[in-house]
Amino acid sequence: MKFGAVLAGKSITKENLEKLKSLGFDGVELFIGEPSEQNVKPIAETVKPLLGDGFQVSDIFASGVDLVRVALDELESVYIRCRQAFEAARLLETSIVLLPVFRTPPGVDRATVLAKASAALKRLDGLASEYGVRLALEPLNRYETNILKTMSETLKFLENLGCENVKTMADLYHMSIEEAWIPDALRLISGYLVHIHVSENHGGIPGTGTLPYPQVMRTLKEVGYDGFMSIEFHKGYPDVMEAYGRSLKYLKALADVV
Ligand SMILES: [Mn+2]
Repeated sequence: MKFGAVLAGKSITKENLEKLKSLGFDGVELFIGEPSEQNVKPIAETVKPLLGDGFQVSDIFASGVDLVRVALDELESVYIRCRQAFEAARLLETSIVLLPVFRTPPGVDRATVLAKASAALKRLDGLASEYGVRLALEPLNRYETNILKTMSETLKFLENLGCENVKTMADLYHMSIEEAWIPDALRLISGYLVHIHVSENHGGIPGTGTLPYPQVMRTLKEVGYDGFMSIEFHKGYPDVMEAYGRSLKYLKALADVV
């Protein structure tokens, strides 16, 4: 198990990256904004000198690279934006690009988005292969999406899709709203699972709420999950680095005993 934390936009600084390293994180997850070369180049200049010595970029999220946009935008512009995101992933030395599943726009139904998304993803699969990257669908909760909310729906979509480079990730905060028992859902999706977001049922520091972390950790060990657990809060902290540090301490201690 590897542990990471999210840095987004302007918080991607040398100081914050050094802080994550010194806290003992194995990596960083980057929300890079626009995947344009102009935006990505300075990020890469900041991040790359800090990589190595057991510290890596776990994955990236780029604006405009999400399931609804992939499904409904003009294929050519989807292709251009995804190529930019894959270039960014290559530059930042990661092989995972997130693909969150936002809500359908007004007047468009779920089935239409899923059908169009399937067609687009089948065309993007080859491009992903060229770049050696995998797209990781991120199911959300009912207040943020009406497309893919549970791991069982996501599994069905991925099995029908059959794309080698389209996988999924699990966000325990969203799952705490949608799943009956998170460990069972993780076991169900384990064959497709390439990344995990952790926080709590209230969006904060792992171990301070009701999520069944001991059972989650045990299940992940049992299924042989070897990706990242990346801390992504769904609430604010005055000192986010301190909160990341406390989260890491809890998760590492737990991983040692389960
Ligand atoms: Mn998430």
